Parts: sequence; structure tokens; C-alpha cells
Amino acid sequence: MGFMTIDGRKVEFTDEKNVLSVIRNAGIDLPTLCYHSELSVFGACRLCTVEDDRGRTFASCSEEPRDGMVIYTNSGKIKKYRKMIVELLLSAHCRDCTTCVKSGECVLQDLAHRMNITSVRFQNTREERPLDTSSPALVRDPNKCILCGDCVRACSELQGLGVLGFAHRGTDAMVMPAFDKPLSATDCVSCGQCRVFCPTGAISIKTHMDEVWDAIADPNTRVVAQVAPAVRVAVGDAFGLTKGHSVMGKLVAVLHRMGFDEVYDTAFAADLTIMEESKEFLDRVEKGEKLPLFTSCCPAWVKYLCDQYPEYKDNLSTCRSPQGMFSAVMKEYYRDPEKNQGKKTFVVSIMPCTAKKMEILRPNSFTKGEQDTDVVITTTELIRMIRNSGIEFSTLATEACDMPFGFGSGAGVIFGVTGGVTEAMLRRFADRHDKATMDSVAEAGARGEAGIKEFTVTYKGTPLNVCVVSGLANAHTVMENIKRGKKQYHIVEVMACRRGCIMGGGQPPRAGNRTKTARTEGLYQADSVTSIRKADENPLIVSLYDGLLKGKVHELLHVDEY
Ligand code: HC1
Ligand code: SF4
Repeated sequence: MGFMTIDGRKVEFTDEKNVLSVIRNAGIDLPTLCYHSELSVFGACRLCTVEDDRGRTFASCSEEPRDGMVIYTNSGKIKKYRKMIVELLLSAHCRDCTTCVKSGECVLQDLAHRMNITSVRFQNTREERPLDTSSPALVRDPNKCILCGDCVRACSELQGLGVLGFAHRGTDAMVMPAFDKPLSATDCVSCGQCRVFCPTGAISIKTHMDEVWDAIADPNTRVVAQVAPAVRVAVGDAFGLTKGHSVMGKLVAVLHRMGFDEVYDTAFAADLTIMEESKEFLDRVEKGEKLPLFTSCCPAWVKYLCDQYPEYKDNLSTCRSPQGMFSAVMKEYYRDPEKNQGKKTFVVSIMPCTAKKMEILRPNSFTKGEQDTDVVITTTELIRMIRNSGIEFSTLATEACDMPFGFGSGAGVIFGVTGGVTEAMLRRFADRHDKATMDSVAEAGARGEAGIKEFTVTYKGTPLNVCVVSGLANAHTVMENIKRGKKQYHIVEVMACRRGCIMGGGQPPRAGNRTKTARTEGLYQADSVTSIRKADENPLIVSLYDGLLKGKVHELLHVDEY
């Protein structure tokens, strides 16, 4: 513990790792473009520069706090300096703010407002560069890059992939994939973490909102929505509601009002996934083959494994993701002419994830040669569409999902947080469904924010080694341990994004620790108020196996190969 003086006020500090954190904890929102607590310190943007009592200026993100320090965060010199940095960044930046997809969420735009920059004194000497639209999920616009390196560090430090890097020097410096290859020709898995960390519009979501509005406008099309678990806890705060609280009932209402014919919960299909994946798992344990079983619901992880560890492809569960299962079942339901009444069915999947846009194009997630999910929109696009519709979201009365697929158990809801798939499967293995049983499953070891969690459970006398992973850099560690024989697991759950889908690449960005915790707690809370908390007790699932799925389980719910 120590004390420093910040702008004339004595401030205590304890274990903050840099002066910037002490300043922010003291209630001063010092701007930064390149600082993120979960990434390494880069010190490139210099916006967090402060001055000490000897007139020395330094970047507060890269300075350790020391007892007795005297700091000024807003001296005349610092203010001028900070404004100049932003002006220089703006001078080399495409400034089509009104039409930029990041407008309203752009940190650079915010800073320009905050510093009252109404004109830029310097000329842009950078040549205009073409956009990279090759990825199914993201658009890279080099003209909006400010060289903060956030995307570079997110891709290499969190995902262990290093798809993006710095090229050239001086005023020619650029961020790009190696040899300026298009993203689609790299190891990119479309996870969108680079986009989450990008403070400007240099990496943005490839949007599909217009396709959805067009389908809604077509009277011959039945537009069906499925809403992923993690979406419900990331929308409310955009409309002034409590951060992290589930707004599923309002989402159903707003989607109906926007013109969707039917609205469903992907948690219903997550229940289906649990039924299939647990069966597949027990079968493999009995035969002692293809272990560990790797979960397959995260498309970024599936692509990572197929690209980096193809020798383990057979270990992936053959289950389609809940998104894929839902759309296959939905399309099959409306193949019946009596039900479709001559209308085309258009399935819109609302996801926290950019990689889901890639998953729907994978030929192994088609049924009868047809694409099951027509369009994926992310949470960020959904929020924009709600604003576009002008509907007052915060005051909407809640509504329930439609039938016949309108209910997901609590087990399906917790899929959206790391460890959720495992916990849902352990609930399935439990004989009882009372609170004490559910609580003991919750304490088995799947919960918590750690990137790698390991524990052992016993099922019918057999000890099962479980590993729960989030973040692909952590997946790399686990895969190397498995490959070298250092670890033996029976099941490995992997979600590509740290903390799971709640922090997916399509969620509203700039989520701090409070938001991450609120989203996690929001999903566990939504689960705890559900009376059916086991996938196998969802009555809609039970009747589906006796009806539509008869003889079609493999065709609709599994992939033939990866
Ligand atoms: Fe996910 Fe899943 S949990 S992958 O994180 O298995 O995207 O929310 O929809 O498909 O259910 C995402 C979330 C989501 C699938 C489910
Ligand atoms: Fe890297 Fe993911 Fe961005 Fe692709 S989408 S460049 S894998 S961070």
C-alpha cells in the first residue's frame, strides 16, 4: 500500500499494476486507445501521458505506482499534448464518421468530441487502401487503422494465432496479415476478438441487417428468429436497463414488433445438443475410443482444431452446434406443405458471435444440400436494428417464445458462459433434479472465469477427467499437453472467446470487468429461475424425439465429417 497525489488529491493505492489504474480507480477517466487490462502493455498511443511535479511527462500505463508520487493528469501541457495526438491520428484516418459502421462506438470519435476537436491542422499523407471483405464475418478497413496494435495483441495473446502483425516502417507502417494476404487466406477463425479490441472501424463486423429487413418485407416469407443464450444479457444496458440482466422476454416482444413471424430460444436446441452429445460421450467411454471428446458448438474452435490439429478431428463431437440443430429442425418442420402454406422459411440466427456467420456456410452444416440458417446477425447488429425500428425497448412488456420449439431449459441457457456445456452435461448425467443435486453439480469445477479448469467427476463408478477451456491460446496449451501425453481427459469443452459466448466477437464492445461479471451472473440467474434445469426433462425435446426426429436424428443433428 502507498499514497500518491493526483491533481492535488491524496490517493491510496494497493496492488494496482500501473499508475493508470491508480488514476482510474481515483475516478478520473484518463483516455487510452491501446491499453486493455487483459492484454500486454504496449504504450503506443501515449494518450495516458501525465506530468509529475518535476515537469517530466510519461505514459501512465507503463509506469509502476510509487509511494509519494505527485501526478497531474490535466495540466495545460498535457491537455495540449493529448489534443495533438488525437489530431495527428485523425489526420491519417478516413473521417467518414456518419456512414462508418463503428459510428457511436468508436473510441477515436469519442475522443475527438471530448477534446473539442472541430478541425484538423495536419494533412493526410497516407494512400487510400482497399478494404478486405474476404472473411465471412469481418471487414478490415486499413484506412481506419490507427496502429494501436490492439488487434495484433488480441489475436496473438488471447487466441495464440498471430494472424495480424505490423508491416513496414515510419509513415508506411500498417497492420495486416502476413504478406498482406486476405483474411480468408490466413489461419483466421473469425472469432472477432480483433474487432472487439479495435477502437475504430478498422476491423468491423460484416453486417447482414439489410437481408433481414428484406425478408421481413416479403409477404411470401416466414421469418423465424432464434436467440442465442448470451445475447439476452448483453442488450439491456444499451437501452438504459440494468447491465447483465436477461431481457429475453423483451427481445421476443421487440422481434415480433419488428415483423418476425416466430421467435425461438437457441437454448431449446442447446438441450438437443446435450441429449446427443452426452449419448455420444457415454458411447465413446464405453468403447474406450475417440477420447477425449471435444465439444463442437463453437465454430471458431472447430476451425482452429481442424486447421492446427487435424489429427484430432475424429475427437470432435459429431453434434452440430445448437444454432445448426435449431435451423435444421425448423427447416424440416416447414418442409411439410400443410405447415408451410406455400411460404418460404427464412431463419435468422441472433448470436453473440461473428464466427457463427462462418459456421452457417460450412457445407457440413447443410441439410439435403440446403443452407439451414439463412442469416446470422450479431448482438451488435440486433441493437442497431432495434434502434432503427424506433421501438422503445425499455418499456416493452415481455413476451414468451412461440411454439412448437419455444422452451429451453436452464441447462441450455448456461451454454453462453464458459463451463456451461459441461455443467449442462453433468446435469444430464445426474439422476435427480432437486436443488441440492443442481448445486452440487454447479460446484463440481466447471464454473469460474479461469481460462483452463480441470476436475474429475465420477459417473456410475467411473472417474471422468474434465477440462474446460476458454480462449484459443489456452486451447493451444491444452492441446499440446494432450499431444505430449502429459494430460489425459475424457471430455474437453472449448469456447474460443475468453469467458465463453458472453464475450463473443459480436457482442457490444468495450466491456469491462463489471460487464463481464454481470453477463455471467445474468445467465446463471436466468437459469436459477427456470423450473426445468435438465435438458432431458424439457418436454418439447422429449416429444421431438417421438415425432419430427424419428429416423432423422443423424441427418438433422449431426455432421458426417469435419
Ligand atoms: Fe453460444 Fe451456443 S452457447 S455457441 O456460445 O452452443 O454464439 O450464446 O448460441 O450454437 O446455445 C454463441 C451463445 C450459442 C450455439 C448455444
Ligand atoms: Fe485473429 Fe480472431 Fe481476428 Fe481472425 S477474427 S484475425 S483469429 S482475432
